[in-house]
Amino acid sequence: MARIHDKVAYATFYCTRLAEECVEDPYFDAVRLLIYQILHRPSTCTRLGIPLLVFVVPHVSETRRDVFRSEGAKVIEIDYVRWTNDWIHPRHERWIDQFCKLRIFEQVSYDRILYLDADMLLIKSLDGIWSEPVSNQRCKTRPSEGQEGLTSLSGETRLPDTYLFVGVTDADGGKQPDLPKSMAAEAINGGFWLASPSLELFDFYISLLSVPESFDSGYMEQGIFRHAHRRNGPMPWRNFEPRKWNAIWTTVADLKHGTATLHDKFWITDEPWVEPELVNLWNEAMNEMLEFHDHSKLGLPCSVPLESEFKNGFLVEARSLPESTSLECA
Ligand SMILES: [Mn+2]
Repeated sequence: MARIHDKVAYATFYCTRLAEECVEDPYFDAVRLLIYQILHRPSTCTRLGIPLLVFVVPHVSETRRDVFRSEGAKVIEIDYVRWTNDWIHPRHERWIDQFCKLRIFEQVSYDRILYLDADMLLIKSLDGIWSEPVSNQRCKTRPSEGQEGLTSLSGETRLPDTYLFVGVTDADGGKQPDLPKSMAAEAINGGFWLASPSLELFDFYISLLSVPESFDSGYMEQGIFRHAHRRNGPMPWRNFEPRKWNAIWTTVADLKHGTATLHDKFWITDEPWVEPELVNLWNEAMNEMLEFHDHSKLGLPCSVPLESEFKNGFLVEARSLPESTSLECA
């Protein structure tokens, strides 16, 4: 059953380290597009008035934060997660700040947060995800004594009594990567997950940084999730129905399947796996977003929602508000 009184939020994370402020950054554009898709775009935006949090690290400029704010997001600065352990090696240099994402678990004023990477094309609204049974069932942490595979590593902190962590695998999608099936089914993707913030869980994740080789450090926070929420561990993860809410390694087949969000860097068009039809959809959305914001600067009203959405009784209030009063479509 859906809980209607809890405080929920969509969230993303922005951390690009730019050589100069004027440098163009596809991730910055992608965050803007995500804001547009979640808060404004009639075909995909929230009808429940759910906020979108954009978490930024200290080096993100005030100018860029202002852009996110002016387009409707709530910007929250989170601190770096520093480590001195020499066994931790991010696989790519641009992943160096990825542990900061774990700080989303410190946001305990929210009951549940749906985290999405910025490289996400929305096909429909995500509001239905909050009432999925799996999104509403806190799990009991399993006792870690006397059971195979559950022994704690020394240095790990105490686990919370209950937790909520629901995700998708790194292989959901029309074009699965070349991974052994057993492995693929267990590989949490760090780019799309719904969880309950918890300081105990955050402390636990961070404690793993002090336990040499406890997780695959090349994958940063994703490696931590995979270890902390392994199926035979004390806090196994649960997954959304494959390709219902999200697909990675995405293809036109996922679009036809009705998947709500397609996860890929659609601005990298020279990779063999990127399908032009999806790139076109991404570019279309991007152009629509730019147009929407130009119009809103001129004080024009929100773009007009689809007829069916009026019939459902949504958006009527937002429609009548001038753009300067409310940037949100719900
Ligand atoms: Mn991603």
